[in-house]
Amino acid sequence: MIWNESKECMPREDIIALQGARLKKQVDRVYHNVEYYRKKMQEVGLEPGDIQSIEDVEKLPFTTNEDLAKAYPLGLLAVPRSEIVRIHATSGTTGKPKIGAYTRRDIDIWSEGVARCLAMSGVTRDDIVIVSYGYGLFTGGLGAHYGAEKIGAMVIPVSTGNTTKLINMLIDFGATAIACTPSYLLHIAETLEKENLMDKVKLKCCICGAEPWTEEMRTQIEKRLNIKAFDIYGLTEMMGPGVASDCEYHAGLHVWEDHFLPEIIDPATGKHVPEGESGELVMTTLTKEGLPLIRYRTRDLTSLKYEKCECGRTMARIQRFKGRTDDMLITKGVNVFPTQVEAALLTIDGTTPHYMMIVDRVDNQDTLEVQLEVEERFFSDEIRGLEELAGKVRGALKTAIGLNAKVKLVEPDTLEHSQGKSKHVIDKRKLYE
Ligand code: DLL
Repeated sequence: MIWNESKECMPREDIIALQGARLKKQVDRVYHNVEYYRKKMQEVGLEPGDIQSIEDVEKLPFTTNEDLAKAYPLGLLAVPRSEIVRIHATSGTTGKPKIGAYTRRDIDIWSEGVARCLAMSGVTRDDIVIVSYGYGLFTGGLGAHYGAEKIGAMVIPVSTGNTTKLINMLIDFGATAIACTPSYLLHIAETLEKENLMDKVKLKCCICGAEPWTEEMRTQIEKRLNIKAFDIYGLTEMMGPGVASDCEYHAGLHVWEDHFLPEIIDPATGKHVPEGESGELVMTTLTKEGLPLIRYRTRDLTSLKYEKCECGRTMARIQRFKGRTDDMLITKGVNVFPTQVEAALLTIDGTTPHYMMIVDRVDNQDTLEVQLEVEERFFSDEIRGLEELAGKVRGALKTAIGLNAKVKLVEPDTLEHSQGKSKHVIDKRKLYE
């Protein structure tokens, strides 16, 4: 089903013209309403009139994660604070959360984006949709919720954290669609199998995202639950879920190009790569009012395809993600930067900056182990307290990243100390291909 045919199947020249007009307007708005952007543009001698079409986008400076941290919390607002009706947030590289700030219209456009994605997965007003992304500061829960309501489906806002309750709701209400992370859905499938409840499930599709997943995971989900599995992409900075998703041909994620202008750059040079080649995804919000972002460097590595899809949609498609340019990892659906872990560890007396985070997936559940070198004295006969120290480390990690990690304290010089850029993550899940 196509939710908004006139937009989703627009001829490419119309998309380009619309994007050009919206880019021009957006650049003019941020120049006049956001001192931060005005200064950045002035530094490179740019005026709003220099941007006339999407060809001119390369003239504009990038916006980075660091820019967001400097402007934290609301330094990049392009409207008066009183126009903002909602805030969301996610972890950032520098310890400052990244903020999504929405006007009423931004929420409407966001819901439309998610509604298009859900419709692409076959969801209609007759469906019963369980939303099992986290509700709260994370965009997944409320984002999926508003999109499903826009379609007119019946939403069950289960959120995360209670699989038994979820399974009861799933069965009692005969839910036909579920929105949650792919790893959580596999865990749900496993629980249903163990409890012999699979034949009571009426699901026909899932809308999974918020973390990278492989084709093998899609196949497993489809087979075990006998449903169709769809991929949905998004990030807090752009709005949340619903920036792009895949159709029944699974040939890339259709980006809502009437609202976002995607580019692929070489992360080292900042220049566009030839069409079809991989690089860092950069996006400009074309219609966002509250916190518009110009040429935001997402740090996600991928490529774009512009050919019309077999489904009839004409908007660019994000191809398989190849990784990130930074060391952010997503475990149990939570974005974690090693810098956050490091800062938490170093607040504890007796620790050292030598640590390693080991992420794995056992029975479709993410596991996180933090190995940490601590001072020699904890291993001598006189000083005990290794257990106590481990407890403190676990507590500090829980506070900093909200996750329970297994902690292994080791003697100095046990872990590999790299000579160059230190490596703090071993990800055994191999989610990027
Ligand atoms: O994860 C928004 C979202 C919620 C998307 C629910 C889909 C479903 P953030 O927490 O800001 O936002 O994390 C954004 O997660 O830059 C990617 O690295 C990664 N990511 C999100 N969706 C996908 C996906 C939400 N489908 C970061 N495939 C992004 C691969 C994904 N990576």
